[in-house]
Amino acid sequence: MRVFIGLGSNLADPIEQVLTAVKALQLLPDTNVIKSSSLYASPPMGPQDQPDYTNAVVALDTTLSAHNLLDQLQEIELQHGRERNRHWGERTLDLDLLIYGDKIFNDERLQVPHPGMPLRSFVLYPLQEIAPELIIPGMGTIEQLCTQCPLDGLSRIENS
Ligand code: ROI
Repeated sequence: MRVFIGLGSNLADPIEQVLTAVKALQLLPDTNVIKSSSLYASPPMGPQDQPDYTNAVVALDTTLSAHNLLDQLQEIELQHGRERNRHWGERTLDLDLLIYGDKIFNDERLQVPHPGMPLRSFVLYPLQEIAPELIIPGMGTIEQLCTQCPLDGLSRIENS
């Protein structure tokens, strides 16, 4: 299954957090990393008294189930010192399962495609960079979604 993961960090050397998270994804069982976007800098969505984020999106091919993959992503978050903190607050590493093939999940643990995507420039534009022809189940084309979502201060980090 072709899967897209959103990565975000705004604590403890965010660029390094995102780069080492990509390496951790490369080590997942039954999974190949197909493509990684550039790194992007973005102002926080949520409380404004927190640092800017580093964001990226990665494409994987995996035979892991969506729920098994979610377990693995949460394990990587914990290895990066992720702690539960205030709602929409700062975090060392966030790994979001954005898209799992053409499947739709709406259960206690998994909402896929990620319902926040249409409003999140820091997800949509990195996703468009690596999958410009993507059609997102129930949401439309990545091109339409980007057209409808302002950049909100998002910028690509050079040489990433
Ligand atoms: N804001 C930005 N810019 N990038 C994120 O990755 C991000 N992640 C979050 C919240 C707190 C919603 N804000 C964010 O989880």
